[in-house]
Amino acid sequence: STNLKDVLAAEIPEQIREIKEFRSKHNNTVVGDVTVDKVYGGMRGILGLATETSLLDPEEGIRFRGLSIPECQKMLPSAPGGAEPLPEGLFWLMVTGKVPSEAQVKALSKGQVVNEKMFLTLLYVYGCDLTCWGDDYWSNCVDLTGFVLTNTSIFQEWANRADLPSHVVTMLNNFPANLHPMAQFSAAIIACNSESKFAKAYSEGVKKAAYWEYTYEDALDLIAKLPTIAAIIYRNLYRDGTSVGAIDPNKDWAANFVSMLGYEDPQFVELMRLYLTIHTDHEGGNVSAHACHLVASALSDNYLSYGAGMCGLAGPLHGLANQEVLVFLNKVMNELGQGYTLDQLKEFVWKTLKSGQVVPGYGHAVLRKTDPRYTCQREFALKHLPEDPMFKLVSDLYKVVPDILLELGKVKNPWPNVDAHSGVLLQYYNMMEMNYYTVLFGVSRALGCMASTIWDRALGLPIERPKSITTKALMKKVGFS
Ligand code: AMX
Repeated sequence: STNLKDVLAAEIPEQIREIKEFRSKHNNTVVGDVTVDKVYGGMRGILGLATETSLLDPEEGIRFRGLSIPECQKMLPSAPGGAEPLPEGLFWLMVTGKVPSEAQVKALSKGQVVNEKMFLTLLYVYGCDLTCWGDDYWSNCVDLTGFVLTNTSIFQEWANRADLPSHVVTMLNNFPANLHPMAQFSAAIIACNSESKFAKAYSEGVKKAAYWEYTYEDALDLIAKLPTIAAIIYRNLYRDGTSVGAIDPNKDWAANFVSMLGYEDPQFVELMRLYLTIHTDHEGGNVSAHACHLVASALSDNYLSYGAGMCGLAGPLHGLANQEVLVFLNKVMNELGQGYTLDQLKEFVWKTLKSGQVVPGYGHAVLRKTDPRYTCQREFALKHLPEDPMFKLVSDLYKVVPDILLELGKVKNPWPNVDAHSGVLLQYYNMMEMNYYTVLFGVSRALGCMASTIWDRALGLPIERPKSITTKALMKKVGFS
């Protein structure tokens, strides 16, 4: 089937059965320990969450349902004429655990017929001739009757769920220009709660076994609406409030987003397909994913929980780091100019550290090697912008920063993370507004968080409530006096 919801519905019972059997045998098996250091150390290394969509290996980096980034680049469908994976394909993979076909990905971007009887009735009403369509029956149906279908809400997927409620548009248009784009983004997402199908169904007493179905609908609605929200913020702040235009159901999610932002360059569309794919998910414990999961565990709907996740992404140690990196790179360029030497770079990095600041774009809570999300952006740059001076600076920093951070002694991972590279690529395609970069990250992260939230509901996970302790009680517990 090309209907994601049907494919998912078929997966859920087997997954529930498997976990039930596993837990019946191993519920009391010990899988980790908690030291005093971990209690004070941001719970680093405590195994305490089941997240199905991706797994982070400290040495190798992220794997989405078992596939590394290079494998995703090879195996996930790309757009016609393009080379980078479509984010829709990764969403399908994260939700179902299976690599989608091109038809499945297309159906997710564009929509598909979900009610065959209604569809055939419409064809009849609109006088379409079925006989001439041959083997490619369904895709021709979709093309020829696109107008009918999009205007009767038979299409169910991303291109047709993107409209915002008018109160959200009004709210966005009334925000002052000095409100950070991430604050605008989080607030607008939360305000879409008025549209939640889950909240409505819950208030009407829906059974627990059906929670996931409404959560699924909210997840797809939210993913579809994010580019519209993000583009309105961009246009209001940086393009005099010009209109974002209409969604084109023949374009994929990233291509529509880019054109709503007001860009045309097909290479920039390719970059955004890659960007929106690699920022989706980084297992469950990072601040944005965990905040979303935590809030969703109270049965708050997807808009409330994802809004919470975005408030976390807005922090400088998490998603805001890509903005911080650009500020840092510009400082280097302003102070040293393009003719810097590596020794001058080293000196600049030491000066940053000695003034008590971190080197943005370097380090990670879990990773212990160069982030493969950095590497694939570097490969993109080598292919498309090898002579760009800012790319050269990023490459030169890669030569000097790790050794300096190692010399500092305390940094557990001296290697670059995803944020060390993305800003330079965006600037190359003339997206200069670095305050905005985290919003792009936020559009992408929804794919991972929403796939996980659907599974949280399907598996009926409980409200999250880890135990905390006072220092006095902890001292007593370990016999410290
Ligand atoms: N520059 C300078 N010092 C750093 C550093 C860096 N890039 N990375 C870590 N350190 C320091 C920490 O501040 C800490 O110092 P302290 O003991 O004096 O407080 C010490 O090294 C040990 O930290 P750690 O265990 O290696 O890292 P962590 O798990 O506590 O934090 C992270 C991880 C990402 C917050 C940290 O590496 C950092 O601040 N990096 C710079 C900001 C950044 O790039 N964030 C983006 C991360 C990816 C993302 O979420 N988007």
